[in-house]
Amino acid sequence: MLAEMKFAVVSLRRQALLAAFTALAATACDKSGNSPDAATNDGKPRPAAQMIDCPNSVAAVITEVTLPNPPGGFAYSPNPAMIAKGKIVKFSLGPSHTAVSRKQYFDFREGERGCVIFNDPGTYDFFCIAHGFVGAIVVQ
Ligand SMILES: [Cu+2]
Repeated sequence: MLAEMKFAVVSLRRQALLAAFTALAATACDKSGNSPDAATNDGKPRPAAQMIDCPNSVAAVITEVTLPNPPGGFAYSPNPAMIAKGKIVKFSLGPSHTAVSRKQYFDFREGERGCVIFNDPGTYDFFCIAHGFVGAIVVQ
C-alpha cells in the first residue's frame, strides 16, 4: 500500500517535470525558429534596422573620438563600422553627443546608449545633432 502510494507520487513528479521540460523545449524552438528574415510577431514586415535591448556581445561598438588640433572637433569611431547582415551595433557615446539615423532607424540622444540590429545589407548614415559630424554603418 505504502509502496504503491510512493510510486504514484514519483510518477506524478515525473509527469510534472516532463511537462515543464516540454514547455521549455517548445519555447526554445520558437526562439531559434525566429530567423532575422522572419516577419515580426505582429505581422508587420521587419524593418531594415531597429533599436533593440543590448545583448551581452555585439559586432561593433561605436564611440566618439576627439580629433587632434587642428582641426579639432569630434568623429565617430569606427567609421564606417563594417558588419555582417543580422549583426548588432552598440552606440556608446559621451553625454553631449547623439547618433541619429538619417532614415530614422534609430535615434540616440545626449547620454542615451543602446543597440541596433541591422537586418538588411546597405549603408546606414547617422549624425550628431550638436556637432554635425557624420558616421556610417556598412552592412554586408
Ligand atoms: Cu557630437
